[in-house]
Amino acid sequence: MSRLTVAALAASMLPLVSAIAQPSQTGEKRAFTIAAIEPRGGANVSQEALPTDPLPAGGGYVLRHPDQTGRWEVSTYLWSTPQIVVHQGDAVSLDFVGINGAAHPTEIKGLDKVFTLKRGHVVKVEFTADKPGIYPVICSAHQPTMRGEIVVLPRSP
Ligand SMILES: [Cu+2]
Repeated sequence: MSRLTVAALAASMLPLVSAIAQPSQTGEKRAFTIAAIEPRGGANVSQEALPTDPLPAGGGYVLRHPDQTGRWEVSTYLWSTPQIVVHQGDAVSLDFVGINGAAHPTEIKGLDKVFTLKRGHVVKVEFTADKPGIYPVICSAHQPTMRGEIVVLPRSP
């Protein structure tokens, strides 16, 4: 490739690079899916003893004692997407989806959004990210684990 061709190629890529590096001035449409999930693991007492250390209180952790076959399980309730990063001015659309757990009483602090997410339902939350900051997404039934955050970064001048 000649030097001239390389220079022309680099010049043609400049607008693309700057579009990635800097958010547009008017804000973008951003959409995310956030599922209520419960990863779990377990073992049989014949292979692994039931843990005796207490798990943190608050409903976020669940330890199921051995069933009739000797299998015990541990799980935790989580938001599948624990952190979302947008820019000031973006139009944000969040689809909360209930997969595990019957109900999740939820608040997005600082955005005045309160709802209960039930299994099998989708709660859509839309807002414009007016103010930079960190907005916690808290399910009060499953703490301390079911805590996410929406990060709104300031738009560069
Ligand atoms: Cu929950």
